[in-house]
Amino acid sequence: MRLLGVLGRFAHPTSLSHRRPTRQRPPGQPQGSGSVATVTLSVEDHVAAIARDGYTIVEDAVEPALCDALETSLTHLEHELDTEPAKNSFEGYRTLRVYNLLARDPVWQQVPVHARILPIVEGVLDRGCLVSSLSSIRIQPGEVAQPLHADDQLIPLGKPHVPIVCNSMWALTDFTEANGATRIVAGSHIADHSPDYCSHHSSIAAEMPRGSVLVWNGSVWHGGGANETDEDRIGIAMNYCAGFIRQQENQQLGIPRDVAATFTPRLRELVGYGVYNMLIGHIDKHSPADLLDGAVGDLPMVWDAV
Ligand SMILES: O=C(O)CCC(=O)C(=O)O
Repeated sequence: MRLLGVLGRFAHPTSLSHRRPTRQRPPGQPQGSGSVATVTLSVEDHVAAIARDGYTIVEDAVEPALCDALETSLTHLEHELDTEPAKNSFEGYRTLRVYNLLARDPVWQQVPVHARILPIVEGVLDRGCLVSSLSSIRIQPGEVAQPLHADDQLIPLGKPHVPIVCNSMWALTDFTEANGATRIVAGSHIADHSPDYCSHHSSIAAEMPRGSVLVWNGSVWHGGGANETDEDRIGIAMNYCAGFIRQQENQQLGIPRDVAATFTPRLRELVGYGVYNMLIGHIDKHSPADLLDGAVGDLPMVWDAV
């Protein structure tokens, strides 16, 4: 029960769900403490909440029209790709997943750069962060809870460590405890280990309305919930990593180069056509972005600055 000791240092609710239905709670105001002040949390507030609790929820972050467009695209892709559940305990037995979404439809290009979410991720990692993966997770009725895990647990570094992964879950349907809202072990990002596979821990359901986004430190223990309703829970897993580690989905090879060439400069950087700290990722002292334009840029290298 090492984690209980760790978690005991935080004033976290151990109730079954995290409900912030209409207004956002300021950082430090615990759930169940009476009235909730009406505030709009700043980027700094969200970054501080992630540092403290391991996660935050940005309510009403995504415009309804964008939610509609993503849902339409996803439904089309699932039919086109004949998507079936993967049928393993991690990806689920009644869960549809579509990976590599940036390669599939231009509408997904709006997700990694979203103005309400990317600044928070940059605050947790830094501006050199990368898209690690972009995939959909449609949890269908009857799905059981996914085993709790940490998204950085395959990276062999001692824990706790500085954030190297920062992930987000976009709610394209309401997320409720009953339909499989992501379950979170609040505060677990500072544990000195990752959870054993299939072990049980007290967790809360990150309930949020459609258009909201859950953002978490990749060390937080979490997992998809069980869907006990008769409707799908649709989430978009928009995952980022530090610019100095390997992306989970290989973005430079997985996205055709002519598709990446249509991306905005910021999205190009985010998928890996850039150089971290003036060094990591260069090709013969040039940015890989030169490959997209067929032009030779004048990237200053760290060696030029010493
Ligand atoms: O679907 C969810 O809510 C979480 C899924 C997840 O954590 C994963 O597949 O890595």
